[in-house]
Amino acid sequence: MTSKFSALLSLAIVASSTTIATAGWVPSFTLRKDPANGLPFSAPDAALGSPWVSYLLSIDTTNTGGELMQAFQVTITGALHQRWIDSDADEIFEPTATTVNVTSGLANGDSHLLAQSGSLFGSGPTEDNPGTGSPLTSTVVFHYGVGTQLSGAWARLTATTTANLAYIVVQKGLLPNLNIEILVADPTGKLIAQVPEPTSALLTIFGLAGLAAARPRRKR
Ligand SMILES: [Ca+2]
Ligand SMILES: [Ca+2]
Repeated sequence: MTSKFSALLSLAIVASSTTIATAGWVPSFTLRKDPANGLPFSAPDAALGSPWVSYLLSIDTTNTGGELMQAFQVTITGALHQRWIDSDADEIFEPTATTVNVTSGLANGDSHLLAQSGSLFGSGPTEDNPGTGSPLTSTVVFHYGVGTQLSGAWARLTATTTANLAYIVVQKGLLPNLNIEILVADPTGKLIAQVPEPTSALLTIFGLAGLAAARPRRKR
């Protein structure tokens, strides 16, 4: 790991209590799969039905000043559908906390972070999967369950103005129940965006996604 990326990650990992301006970046949720409305999940999770749906969490600064982003910290807590895989047949399931496979990674029934290929993780990625709570039946290669958290901090190899951060599989209407924290650093390592939870900024995000009206926020 280069010192530059180490510095980026360090800055991205350390949560700042300083108020960070959020102008110039727009996190958003995009509905990807909704089996009840003609958008079924892809294999091997095609049997995952309603009320499960999935969303892509991304950030785009293209139309708001074009600030460059290079390092991210994403922490999501709440009920997330998971599929772990025993890819090496040793009867131990491997977590699936991140993927760069755009095709399957944005269509299946597994929640995970979305890091650019070659990204360097300074923390995580981590997730949990108790093996319970999913309507799907686990097999010798697939371990289904509903976990409670997904998190990681990473630096991309190249700076960008558009970045996918996570693909999350949740029960319809329950997206606002998740606690989501996002930190973004620019190529100099400067923290340029922060979404603590709960904040008015996060409510704005859900408002943009048209979700605020779908279900009241959980009382905290
Ligand atoms: Ca294994
Ligand atoms: Ca996963």
